Amino acid sequence: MLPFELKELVLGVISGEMSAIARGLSLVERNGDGASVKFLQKIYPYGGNARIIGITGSTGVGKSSLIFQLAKAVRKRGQTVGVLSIDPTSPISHGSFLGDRIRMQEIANDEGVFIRSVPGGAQSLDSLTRKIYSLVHVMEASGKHFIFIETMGSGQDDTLIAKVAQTTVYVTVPTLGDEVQAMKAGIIEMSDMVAVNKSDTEGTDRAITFWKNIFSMDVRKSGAWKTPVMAVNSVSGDGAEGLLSTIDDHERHMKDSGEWERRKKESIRTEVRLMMMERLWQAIDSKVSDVDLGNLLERKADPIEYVEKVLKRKRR
Ligand SMILES: Nc1nc2c(ncn2[C@@H]2O[C@H](COP(=O)(O)OP(=O)(O)OP(=O)(O)O)[C@@H](O)[C@H]2O)c(=O)[nH]1
Ligand SMILES: [Mg+2]
Repeated sequence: MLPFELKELVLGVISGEMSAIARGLSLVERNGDGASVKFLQKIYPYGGNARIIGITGSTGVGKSSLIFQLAKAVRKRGQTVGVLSIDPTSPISHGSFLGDRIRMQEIANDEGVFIRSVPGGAQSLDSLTRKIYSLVHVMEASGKHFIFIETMGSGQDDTLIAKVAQTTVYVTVPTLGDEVQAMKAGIIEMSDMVAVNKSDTEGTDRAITFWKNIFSMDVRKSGAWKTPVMAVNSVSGDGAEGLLSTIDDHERHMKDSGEWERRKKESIRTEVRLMMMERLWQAIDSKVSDVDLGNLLERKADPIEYVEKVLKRKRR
């Protein structure tokens, strides 16, 4: 990419042009080439002001539908929205955000909403998370007020991806199977609030009570945030505005308690750590030569001795 093209792209992104945002996101999705690195460096100073919200939960609970309702609520306030929907591209998926034509039509022509589906399937969790950070930087630079990140909902994945967000909403439905699954996966630690979606279906009250009980047993330091549990209906939109104002309450609470700063630092630390790991892996790979591996294969050297040698060579 030529320097003037890069400059033009950066200008396009920071002035919120849809086509520039789309090109910028595609550029960073390619990950790691010279142009994408330069671009990321140029836009980075324009970020840091968006509210980044993780929306997580099992397949089919209605995460995409809920994001759509939250996006509408944000737009009503006159603010803008970016959506990153991590598509697991697995056969069990009930369809991605982009798949729902009816929902899409309603916001497709809205300049204040930008939606990007991110394939998650074949990548390692580290590289996926790294990529999400980069995509968020683009969205932030474009001036979006809210960025919603929809994640796959398999526990461990979400706890790493949750580091990107300031607030994580756990979405569930009134069925016990999902609740038991969530408890195993450490969801409780990372959830800042619970949305019991499909409140038009049976068992909602019971599910609300169940989740409230779970979180009332949560031992955190006094004065800490009490995880709210709310009923939502992502078809009618009931409860979405309430959820959005609870997201605001959470921000206020975090700012008052110092948690906001702590999370922001932890998020940046995680990004830096992932980047360093990537660089170190590359460095390690280039150190490990086939010749030396031959020695190992013939048992003329052992792995411990080998590692020592390689590390010593690096220090010289
Ligand atoms: N009855 C009812 N159906 C809902 C509600 N919210 C979502 N649905 C339906 O549930 C199905 C799945 O919704 P999605 O929003 O695609 O769910 P998701 O969690 O994003 O799904 P994946 O991305 O595949 O994990 C769709 O058919 C929605 O129309 C709700 O509040 N009530
Ligand atoms: Mg979805």
